[in-house]
Amino acid sequence: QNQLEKHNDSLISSHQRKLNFLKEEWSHVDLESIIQKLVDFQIAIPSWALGTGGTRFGRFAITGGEPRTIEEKIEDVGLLHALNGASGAISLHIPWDIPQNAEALKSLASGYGLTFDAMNSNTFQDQAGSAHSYKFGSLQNVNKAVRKQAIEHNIEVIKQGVALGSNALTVWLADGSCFPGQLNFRKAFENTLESLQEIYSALPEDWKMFVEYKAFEPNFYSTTVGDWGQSLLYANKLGKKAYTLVDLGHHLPNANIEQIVSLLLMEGKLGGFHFNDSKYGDDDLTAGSIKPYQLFLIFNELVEGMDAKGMNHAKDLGWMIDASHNVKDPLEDLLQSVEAIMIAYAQALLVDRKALNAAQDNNDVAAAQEILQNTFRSDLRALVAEARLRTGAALSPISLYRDLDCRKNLVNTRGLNTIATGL
Ligand code: AOS
Ligand code: ZN
Ligand code: ZN
Repeated sequence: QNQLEKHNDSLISSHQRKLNFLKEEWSHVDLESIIQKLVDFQIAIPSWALGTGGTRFGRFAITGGEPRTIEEKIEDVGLLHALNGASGAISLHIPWDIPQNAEALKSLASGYGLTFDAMNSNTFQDQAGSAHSYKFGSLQNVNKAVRKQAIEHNIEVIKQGVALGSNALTVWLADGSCFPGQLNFRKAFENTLESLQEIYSALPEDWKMFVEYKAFEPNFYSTTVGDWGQSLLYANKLGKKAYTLVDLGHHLPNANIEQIVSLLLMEGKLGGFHFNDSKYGDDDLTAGSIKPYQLFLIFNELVEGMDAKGMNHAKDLGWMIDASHNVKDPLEDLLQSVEAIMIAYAQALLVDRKALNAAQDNNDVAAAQEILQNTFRSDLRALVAEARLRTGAALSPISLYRDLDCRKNLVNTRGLNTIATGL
């Protein structure tokens, strides 16, 4: 706390200068309400992103000090949240995480100001000791006993989530096929739907189910929840507690994700996000690191669509990161992702909606582009920093993380050769 205050003191005058400039530039806008929205906005950290990631070609665990237990993962997210004031939740992945004492975990988390976001089930790997293999799919499997095992796992994840105070289940299925002819698409869909229905019926009243789609990988010919249309089909058939989850890396190249977002919102079926960025496929790179304009355009649709429906930006959708990488300190990378998401959100909040609507109604294409790019090209980092300051967090989270030698301290307490569970 002491060091955080010293850090903020050292940066405050330069911060004030930048903020005052923004206040002048945007004097026609209610910046106070925008800062408050930024303060309220929280992005969940995935438990599997806290360790160094890898690829199928290898894993270089050079960072050290990785969290070895669920408690240490909560500590890491607590550290992020103390630094940026915007990472107030953790998303668990079962059985990579094994929550044994829910009450103790809840109180540990709440000590850091954290809640438990969506629970993630895992039927894409075989677990030691399980009776059936998911080699040919889980909820879609031609063998009912395999489907039953996967359904029971999901119901178990819901139960664990209830004990932790979570209120959503994310189902991502690796199910699909690798070669033409391998699968009867219709039967695979019907089996998956029937299985999801059983899981759905185990959801508590106030819970949501997020059906995540993905175009390919690990199956390379077909995926049974392959795109937003298929996810929406399932969600519509399941009922009002089921929604589509958009992972930014799960589309075929050049998909117009912002349009997908707009239409899902229109249908009341957008559940939430897995934020990341990608150049080629499901690259799981730092949010905003490759296509920041796309991230802004997505937030532009979100703000427009949520406001049109009177939705609460902070509460009505699930905001989660799903990233993993093998060349950065995972905690620094997550700070960068959160920052990029907050900047895109701030830019979207500042779009002159009235002027944009007028430009659209007049088919004034150039004006519409000017309006969007005016905020995209404005440096709004001081607004996001001001929101951080107001939550009691750091003006420059990464600098403070480095100044405090956080990684070295983690290595000292946890050791150099620790491996976090996960991918
Ligand atoms: C997989 O590609 C998906 O993004 C899922 O969300 C998955 O559960 C997560 O990435 C952890 O592997
Ligand atoms: Zn994902
Ligand atoms: Zn993914």
